[in-house]
Amino acid sequence: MQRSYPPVSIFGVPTDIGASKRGASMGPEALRVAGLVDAIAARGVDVRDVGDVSGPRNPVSAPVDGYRHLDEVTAWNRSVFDVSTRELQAGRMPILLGGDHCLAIGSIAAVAAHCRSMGKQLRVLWLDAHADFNTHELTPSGNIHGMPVACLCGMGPTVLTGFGGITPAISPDQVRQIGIRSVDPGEKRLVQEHGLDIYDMRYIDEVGMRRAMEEALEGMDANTHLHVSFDVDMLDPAIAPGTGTRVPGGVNYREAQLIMEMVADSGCLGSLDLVEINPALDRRNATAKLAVDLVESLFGKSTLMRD
Ligand code: HAR
Ligand code: MN
Ligand code: MN
Ligand code: MN
Repeated sequence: MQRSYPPVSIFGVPTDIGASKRGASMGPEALRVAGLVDAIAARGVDVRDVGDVSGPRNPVSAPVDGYRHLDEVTAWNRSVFDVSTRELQAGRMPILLGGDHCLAIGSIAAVAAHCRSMGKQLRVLWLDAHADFNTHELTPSGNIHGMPVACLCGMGPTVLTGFGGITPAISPDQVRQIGIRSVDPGEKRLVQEHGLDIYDMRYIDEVGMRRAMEEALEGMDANTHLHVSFDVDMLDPAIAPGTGTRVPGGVNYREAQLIMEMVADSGCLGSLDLVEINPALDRRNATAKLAVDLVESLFGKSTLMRD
């Protein structure tokens, strides 16, 4: 099926401010070097690289009141929110090249505000090994890349929950998480309390990726904007070693392709984050290359004649 996509704007956010391991700041260049722009263009999509946003350097400091680098995380997310909003208002699909996953606070807050103004339904597909649902009381690390989903659902510092003017930006029932296999004890309680819809690795093992994805995409229609937030640590570390918080037992190559193919088939893709690629830990840019391969499927490339 030949699908048509809106024009795409890619922007880099070169920071590792929400993590404690350094190196995700090199993710945007790794994705460009792996050929991301040409790969999307080859799908017949109008794609433009609008460059990198800038922000404060990483001070590499200890957490304060359960948050590491809160001021800097706020500044980076403000820029992400602004660029995402600008591109959405121009009728373009924003693709964020991270950077660590704290940046999804800004990108998804922008998408949520845009959907409200357009009268669209928002669905967030969170692809990750982690639930990223920590708060400053629960976090074992103080790393804000472990908190973006909680912040978006209104649980976080006011500087991070107020982008877009409405708090919370989203509600837990708009989120579907795939690939989860590492949730901290306090975080687990919070996830259960809020009824977060999690398709963890055990569920995927038991029912298969096809059914998990059918359930995750259920209820979407032509009026749905689907935001995909892709933390590459969802993938098994054997195929995606270039990331800061590797967890064994992840999604394999074919399962990952199926996720992307089913999103493409939905016709609802509206925005994307590609985060947590850490070239300092990678093997010859393998993780960025795999991400590009998966993005091709997201834009409708399939093995046989279906495209
Ligand atoms: N749950 C752990 C913490 O809060 C690690 C989660 C952060 N790692 C990520 N995000 N890559 O998905 O510290
Ligand atoms: Mn994450
Ligand atoms: Mn993760
Ligand atoms: Mn508190």
